[in-house]
Amino acid sequence: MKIAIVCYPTFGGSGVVATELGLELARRGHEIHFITYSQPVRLALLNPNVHYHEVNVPEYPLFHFQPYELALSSKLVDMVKLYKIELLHVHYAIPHAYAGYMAKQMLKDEGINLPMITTLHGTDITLVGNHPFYKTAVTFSINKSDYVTSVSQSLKDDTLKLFKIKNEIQVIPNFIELDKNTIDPSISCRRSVMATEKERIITHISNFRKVKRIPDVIKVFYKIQKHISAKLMMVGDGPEKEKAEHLCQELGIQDKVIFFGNSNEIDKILSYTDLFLLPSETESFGLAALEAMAWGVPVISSNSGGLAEVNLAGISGYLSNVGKTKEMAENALKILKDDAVLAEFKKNALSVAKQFDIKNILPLYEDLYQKAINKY
Ligand code: GMT
Repeated sequence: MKIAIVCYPTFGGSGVVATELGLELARRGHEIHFITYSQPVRLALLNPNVHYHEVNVPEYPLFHFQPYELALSSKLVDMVKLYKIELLHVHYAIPHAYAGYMAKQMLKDEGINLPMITTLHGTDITLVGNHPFYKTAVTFSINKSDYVTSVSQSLKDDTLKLFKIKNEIQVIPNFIELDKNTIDPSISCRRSVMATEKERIITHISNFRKVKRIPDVIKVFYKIQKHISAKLMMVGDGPEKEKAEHLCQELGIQDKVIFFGNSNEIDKILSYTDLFLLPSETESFGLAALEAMAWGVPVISSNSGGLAEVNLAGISGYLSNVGKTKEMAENALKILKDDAVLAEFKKNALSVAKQFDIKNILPLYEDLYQKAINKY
């Protein structure tokens, strides 16, 4: 199949899912066209089936806001015609489903029917899309998609609660590529950069937005390190990072916390990690938690959104109500204090992650693509 994928090219979340999906589809012989404003961070262009088309938005002083949707929909039409693309898969409804619908209409005018699948990822529904200023257009573009998928049952339920959706929503969970999780033993000494042998390594990875409750990550760690030797790895960047650095200083734990910023070495960090913290206010899925579990890392998370579908309580970790940092720290200690308990949770985390192996999830997308292409 010839498939166009529209996504955000940034670190984390929907962009990573879209990129990994496209790359795996390309490995299976499909022709994949990424259409976005810069090259997705995890995209390696060495595969002959992978194309990348950049959407350029020329600056014009009259515009207070540059019209990205316009440029995206034009690019989509041009690329669909040039490469004879058969299907459009947009990740994150805003504004991709809207631009995709415009492209569909323009193509229809020329006698081309382009099926469009929209995958909802979370904040496009729960935070941004639900805003009254966007809601009408978001509802419209979801309803005008040929097929709609959501990354968890919880997100599907939220979408149906918050929007008047006429379309069926199919849950296709996020996935992980387990095969690539091997670490070269020659680099194993690098653990010493992060912690001593006696110290447990605790990690948080996110875009450091308010929704991630970064102060809770620090508070949980603060309580943990009072009882056991530990270090906290803070990976990622965003608006809450500086505040977090100040909080660590106030609490006197700055020497026990490493702020990495955005990193391309996430796999390496996770391979040494003993526990992952994700106390988010809301999380439609929690891909970062799954990525940690795929490295055999147990997770202490909130129980919001779809997290309970990924982090199984008492098996791969524990879940608490949002903001319950004391309980989160107690649960973390239950796992970390005892080597045998930690080993058991690590084993379980990996086996839960295996259920989300890309090999199990990708055929669900392929079936849907075929159905969408056959629709016209
Ligand atoms: O987590 C973020 O803020 C980024 C956001 C995104 O779309 O890039 O993540 C959302 O999509 C991810 C991939 O499907 C999910 O794993 C995250 O849970 C979801 N984030 C939220 O719902 C807050």
